[in-house]
Amino acid sequence: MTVHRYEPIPTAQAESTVQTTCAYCGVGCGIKATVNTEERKVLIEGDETHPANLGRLCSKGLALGETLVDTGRLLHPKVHGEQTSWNHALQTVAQGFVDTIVEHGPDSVAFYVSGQLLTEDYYLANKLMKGFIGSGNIDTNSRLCMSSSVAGHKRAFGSDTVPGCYTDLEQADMIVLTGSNLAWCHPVLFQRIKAAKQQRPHMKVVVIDPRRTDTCDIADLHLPIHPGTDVALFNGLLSYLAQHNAIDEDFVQAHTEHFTEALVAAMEDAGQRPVLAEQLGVADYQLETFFQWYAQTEKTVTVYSQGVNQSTAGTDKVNAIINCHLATGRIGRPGMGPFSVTGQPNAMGGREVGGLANTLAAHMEFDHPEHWQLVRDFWKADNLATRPGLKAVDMFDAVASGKIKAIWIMATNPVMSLPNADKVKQALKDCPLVVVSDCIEDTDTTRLADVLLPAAGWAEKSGTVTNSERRISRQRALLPPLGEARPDWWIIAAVAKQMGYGRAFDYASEAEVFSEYARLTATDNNGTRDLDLGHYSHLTLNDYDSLPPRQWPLPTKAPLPDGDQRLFGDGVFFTPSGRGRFVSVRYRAPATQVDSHYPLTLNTGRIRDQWHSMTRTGLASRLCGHLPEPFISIHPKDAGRYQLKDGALADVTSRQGQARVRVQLTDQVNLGEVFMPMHWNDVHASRARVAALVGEYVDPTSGQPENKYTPVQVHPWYEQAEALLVSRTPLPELDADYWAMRRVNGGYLYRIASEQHPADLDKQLQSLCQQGDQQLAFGHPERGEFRRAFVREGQLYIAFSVAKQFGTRDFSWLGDLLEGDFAATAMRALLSGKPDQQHSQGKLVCACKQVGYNTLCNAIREKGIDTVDALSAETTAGTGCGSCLPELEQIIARERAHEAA
Ligand SMILES: Nc1nc2c(c(=O)[nH]1)N[C@H]1C(S)=C(S)[C@@H](COP(=O)(O)OP(=O)(O)OC[C@H]3O[C@@H](n4cnc5c(=O)[nH]c(N)nc54)[C@H](O)[C@@H]3O)O[C@H]1N2
Ligand SMILES: Nc1nc2c(c(=O)[nH]1)N[C@H]1C(S)=C(S)[C@@H](COP(=O)(O)OP(=O)(O)OC[C@H]3O[C@@H](n4cnc5c(=O)[nH]c(N)nc54)[C@H](O)[C@@H]3O)O[C@H]1N2
Ligand code: SF4
Ligand SMILES: [Mo]
Repeated sequence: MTVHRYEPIPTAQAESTVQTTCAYCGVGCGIKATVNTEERKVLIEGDETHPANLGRLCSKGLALGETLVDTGRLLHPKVHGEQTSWNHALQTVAQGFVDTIVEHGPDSVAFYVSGQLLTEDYYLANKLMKGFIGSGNIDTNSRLCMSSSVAGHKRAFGSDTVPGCYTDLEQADMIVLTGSNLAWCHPVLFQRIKAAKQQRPHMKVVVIDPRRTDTCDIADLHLPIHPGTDVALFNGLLSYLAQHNAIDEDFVQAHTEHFTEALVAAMEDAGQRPVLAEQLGVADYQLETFFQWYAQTEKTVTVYSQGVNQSTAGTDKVNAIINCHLATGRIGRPGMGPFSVTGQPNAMGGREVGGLANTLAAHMEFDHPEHWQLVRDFWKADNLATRPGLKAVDMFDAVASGKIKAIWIMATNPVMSLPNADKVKQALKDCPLVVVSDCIEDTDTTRLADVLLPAAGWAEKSGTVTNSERRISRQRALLPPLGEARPDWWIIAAVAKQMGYGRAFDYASEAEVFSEYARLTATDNNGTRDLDLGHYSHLTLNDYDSLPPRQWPLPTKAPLPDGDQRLFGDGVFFTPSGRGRFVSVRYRAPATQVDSHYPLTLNTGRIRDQWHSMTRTGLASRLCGHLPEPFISIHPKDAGRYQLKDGALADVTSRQGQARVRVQLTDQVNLGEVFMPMHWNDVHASRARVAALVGEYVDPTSGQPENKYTPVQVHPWYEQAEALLVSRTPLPELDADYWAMRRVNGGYLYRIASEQHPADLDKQLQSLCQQGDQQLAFGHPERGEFRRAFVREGQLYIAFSVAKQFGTRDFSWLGDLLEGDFAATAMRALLSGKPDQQHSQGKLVCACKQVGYNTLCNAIREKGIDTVDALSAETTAGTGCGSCLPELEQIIARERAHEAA
């Protein structure tokens, strides 16, 4: 039997400062972390020397220090719920996979991985599946995220290349943001654009998004197009460019192919402009303005993200955008280019190593047999997969149908993020072997695992990530892993060894893994593939440790670059002809349509302070106050039509599933369209997994699901009683018709609603009282009001208030009940039933400086403030990461409007 030893990686010395990279989005900000190893405390600051952020960080990055706690961490391996040794767990996984493969063949097993793995982890997972198990069945959550961009890039460029860099965003004269809520999802890029625009006020920003998001704060023009119509819009643009002499004929002639076909398709598709404007749902003069600006502005960057990718026409949307850049020769030069911004911290690294089921490895492809030989020889793999595996949605279909009998899920939570998520849940329940590697013990997916493997978390791992501009940065370990957690690359290598592939997986460190990967990218490359990390082929441990953030390509033959790197500036592409390819695309409607049963279209996405399933951001109380509960945004007129009230609860139903969430009225969404955040899951709410509503319709080329367009119905749901409850520890299984939980200082705050009468809900919650607890009780039973506090071991442990309804009243002060300056006052307020107005600063607006809505309104009224700068100076709101500045602007406008009225 192999014994798997773990040599802990060196971490920071006591009280030292380490340069590392943020755990969250694809901006890839550099962080300066000052580590106090003894207390396991880390002070987080932006790294001024990192080219991605030059010192800036957003609310999520700044709160990373608060997420390094042991709360909820998975500390030990478990098999069928029982804690066990690493050796036993690894043996169980390896044996389970080997037995399944022997009996049912290599395609009966699968890995489902994530853009939140490091490049070293990802490379080994891919090598094990495609090189040694011999199946293509490794896919990743990037399928739900970037795969349409990947497919679009390959069609146009012959390679999955993002040509530009972040400085283009500052050098551009126009930035088109389409399908991107940059202000909330890539906040540091948003701040960089905002600052550049302040310096160069002629810079124009156009936002194309059915919703009026905070990103519109810097927009000169917002086109609130009908969802899914982007192809028609960009086809209209291409036709306009041709009709207005704005094509770069020389570039098109010398460096591209298939222009005429694409233009004919675009002209037929787009038709006359006024008709097109109507199809898109925007005013004709707005469309004309956009087209004119684009035609006139050479330095234009088009930034796009999930509003483009997550669509059954996602790949066509990408090519419609790229077509316009190729037609104008605006690519690969300063201040111009199509720019797909990546979501996850290492979405790009995953694409590089080949973690998608339809690529082989290191930007080498299944449809190039010469690549098979190269990879086979390099890995010394006699069992190389030579055909693509199943893409995410098909992969889980195969789990559901029993074709896949063993699956290993790493660093992703498919039960909350894959479409038709209830089906995914059932599929995993029925699957004979489910292995999950995660840092957190209780997630929607870990609940279904046969084997749980504790992974080291962000602060405990060492490796590399690649950001949206192809910049490879080091993530450095700050703290030793908690419990028995291990880095993912180590876990994968250990399973591979246990399966008998010891020779190919014998690494002393992650640095060795990285150098091997770099050598693979450089092997027989000679400029034939975009991805070449030749310079990193023989890194020493020291070189690796001190690796500065650098953009690829890094071929050995060229000197190491200093400064920005772009591709395609020379007009040479990686297609067989070396020319950029126009792709003929035509508008296609989304896969399913509304009808009288499901009359509204559901759009889903992100909010400012939360990251996906909240396993980490949900630990920082300061990130939980801005939008504290799962919600559905709906236009006031639609709300009137469906009897929905602001702040009340509603049932949202689609052809796939159901959710119960709070109603938020806003004219930021169009009539007929609703929006729900993707973050809430079964750990944080009773039934708010939005992915359970979404259908399994995917883009025919990329396989990316249509997450932005699902027909739904919304009905009011009426509770008989409500409760607000704070507790020092999470409640055990809570059986209530509605509940949502969030972190507050010192504990958890629950909002509960029930079809029971208040007295019955009170009785149910009383059962949380344990023997020995001291109980304080107040209330007016005749009015249906009950208030109780349980004191355990000398401190307030649980307190709740039950009433018929709390409505839209402000409860943020309850967050002070367990800890904080106002604990005693808040307690009195809770028990007396009188909200503590004095200390209540209202709904949290600024997460960094913890400033609430009431505080802001008071300052505006009392000091007559009418600019954001003055409001920031008075209250400190907006002086942290700056992500709330658009909201401050909106609050000032609202207060001014109130005054005027
Ligand atoms: N705060 C925060 N930031 C994050 C994340 C997070 O969880 N939280 N996640 C990261 C990840 S993995 C990703 S992929 C990125 C995603 O970043 P984004 O893509 O910016 O975020 P989303 O909210 O998914 O969707 C973007 C916008 O697309 C719009 N949209 C919907 N349909 C259409 C359409 O048909 N056409 C157009 N043009 N627009 C449409 C939506 O209204 C939405 O505002 O964010 C990253 N950053
Ligand atoms: N309806 C709808 N669905 C969507 C989207 C949408 O917009 N709408 N967006 C899609 C997109 S773009 C994305 S990227 C996905 C994201 O969806 P997921 O990837 O499913 O969501 P996360 O919560 O990020 O899951 C990451 C998990 O990895 C764990 N983890 C963190 N670090 C590590 C580590 O180092 N090692 C290991 N082993 N585990 C770790 C975390 O605790 C967490 O449980 O959701 C997709 N689904
Ligand atoms: S923008 Fe925010 S979440 Fe993204 S990398 Fe930078 S600090 Fe992290
Ligand atoms: Mo993503």
